[in-house]
Amino acid sequence: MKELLNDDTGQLYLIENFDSNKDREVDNWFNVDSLYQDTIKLFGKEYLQPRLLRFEGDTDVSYIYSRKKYTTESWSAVSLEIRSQLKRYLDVEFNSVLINLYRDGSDSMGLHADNEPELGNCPTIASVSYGAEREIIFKENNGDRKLRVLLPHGSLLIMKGRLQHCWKHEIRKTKKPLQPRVNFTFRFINI
Ligand SMILES: O=C(O)CCC(=O)C(=O)O
Repeated sequence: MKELLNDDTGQLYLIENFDSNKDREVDNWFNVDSLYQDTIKLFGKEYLQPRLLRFEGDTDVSYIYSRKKYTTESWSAVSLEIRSQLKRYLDVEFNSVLINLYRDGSDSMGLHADNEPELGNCPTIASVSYGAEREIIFKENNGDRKLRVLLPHGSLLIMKGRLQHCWKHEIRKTKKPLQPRVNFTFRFINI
């Protein structure tokens, strides 16, 4: 386990070989039709989000993310399997997962923090990645620090402590020709 940050602004750990099942075939996991391209409203105008997504979890869970309310789809087999692996590894309960599919290097996620009130104070968020390696960039809110972290296939990134309150993160577009990447971000949402 690599410790990338551990101070009063949060904790960040990377486990590069978290999922040893390297044969996971991203394409076979779900019917890609069950992932959709959502819209986002910026300055009163609607834009398509540059990635596909699916929000899964326990019934009754809903999540306001990027100012939109998501209700859960039922758990897919692969998400349940990863969640059990996380439970054994971290001993943390998660009741939902946001699945993001980045089709190629032109898909991205803008700078944000997972700091919605329903995540509570100092949430632990577990982010598992498969497929193309992408870089996640963290920027400190009240400081100049920047952390750049490569997320290889099968890796687990753990965000803890005050990280979501003191830092923001993003996945930038790249011109490199890239295969798809799927990211599973597990959260516990208070209902
Ligand atoms: O794709 C990633 O690794 C980041 C996902 C993320 O930031 C999120 O789901 O909030």
